[in-house]
Amino acid sequence: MDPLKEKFYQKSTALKAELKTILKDHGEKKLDEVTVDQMIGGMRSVKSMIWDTSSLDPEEGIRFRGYNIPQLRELLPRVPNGKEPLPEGLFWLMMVGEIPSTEDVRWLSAEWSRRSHVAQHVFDTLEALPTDTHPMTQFSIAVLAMQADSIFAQKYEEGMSKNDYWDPMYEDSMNMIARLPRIAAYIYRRTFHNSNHIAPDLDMDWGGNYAKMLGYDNRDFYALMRLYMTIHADHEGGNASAHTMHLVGSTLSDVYYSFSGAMNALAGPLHGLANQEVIKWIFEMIEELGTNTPTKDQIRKYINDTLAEGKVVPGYGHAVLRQPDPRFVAQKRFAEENIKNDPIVQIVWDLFEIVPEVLGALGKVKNPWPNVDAHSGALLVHYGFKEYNYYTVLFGVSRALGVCAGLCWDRALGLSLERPKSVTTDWLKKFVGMN
Ligand code: CMX
Repeated sequence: MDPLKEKFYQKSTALKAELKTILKDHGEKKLDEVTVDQMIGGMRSVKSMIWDTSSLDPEEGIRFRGYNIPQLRELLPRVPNGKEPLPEGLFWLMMVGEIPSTEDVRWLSAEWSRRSHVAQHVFDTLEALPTDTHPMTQFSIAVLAMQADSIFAQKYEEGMSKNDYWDPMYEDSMNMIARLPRIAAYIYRRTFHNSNHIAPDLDMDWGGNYAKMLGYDNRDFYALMRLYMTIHADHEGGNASAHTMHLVGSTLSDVYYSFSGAMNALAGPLHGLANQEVIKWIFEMIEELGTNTPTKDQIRKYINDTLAEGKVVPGYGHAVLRQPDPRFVAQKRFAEENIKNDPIVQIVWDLFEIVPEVLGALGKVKNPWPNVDAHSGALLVHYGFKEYNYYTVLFGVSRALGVCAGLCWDRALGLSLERPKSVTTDWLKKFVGMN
């Protein structure tokens, strides 16, 4: 057994036993109540699932296994002389709850390189699609095309004990994560660079190799990708992509079916697609105003015009957070350290000054602060990566780390098929006493 798998097996076996005791001794205990508001309003904050890889506090933001983003930047291994954490380290942490050593992370980079071969039929499937197919659609289809390789599906068909589900789930997850950068880079190069593909560099780390295959041969861009792949990986279990992964996986669908579903959720403009919407909105502002150095008054007017048209300000607001997103702050810090005098970055910072005040004045927006998507596009554009309708694929590649770790835990703990209760509006009317 490989070292990560061995550790995962030990830890998950112990937790599974504890969970069994909790269920036996406390199964009847109430842990939440649901209001009508929550039921109609998208189940906000209803405590209804287990997700150990990360946890989201409304004020403080995300913690991965207890560590916040600045701590991860200090503690997770990096490339020699690198300043940003390696996403491999975060995956290790999410899987087993321990900060890995540099040696552990080197092993994982090499292991993912070893598993990274993508079957030709996956590329052939992509080639059957028009090149103007949205990159997220291509991504989701390519993930499904890999389903034929699912070890979990094969073992299930052969007949497998419940106690063994975690093992092929681990193998499928490791294989899929290893292959995603190659597939995602292929989609980018076929869509925007005339299918002028760049061969993988199997000696590189996972995020660096992805950056290289995208075609950006720049050390700062590699560092940005390592940071990007780390901070987008997980945001506890209730967000739409993670919850989709958990729900689809709960039917014992394998990792490919589950992750393709998760990516279809991420592709919505209220979720991951917001990162393309932000930069599109900023580009439209620049075009409308005829300048890339707008005054604060011009920006304020543009925000108000957007709201007057009944649209949301992309990149602002959050279903859980009530403070600036630490993932936004981490990207701002990256820009302050690495980027000087960039007009689009400046616009993002001006928006940070103005939007919260404008949204706050509406009196209905629960969180007027920026989320993760408010900054990422400006950083990418700075390095020449302007094809914004690809941006959600970057988010998706990163998100695989968290949701795959989550799914491995789901199967190891033997979590159940999800099946909440729905009610009809007639039931609701009777319940509230309406005729
Ligand atoms: N601009 C304008 N209005 C906003 C707003 C924004 N950025 N954020 C919230 N509102 C509005 C809502 O549309 C809602 O209006 P109505 O009552 O008229 O329907 C009201 O404020 C209350 O909403 P809320 O409780 O504050 O926010 P929700 O939990 O319902 O929604 C979110 C959260 C993210 C969907 C919302 O803030 C939004 O649409 N933001 C813009 C899109 C975005 O950036 N999404 C990315 C989120 C991060 C991610 O998941 O990737």
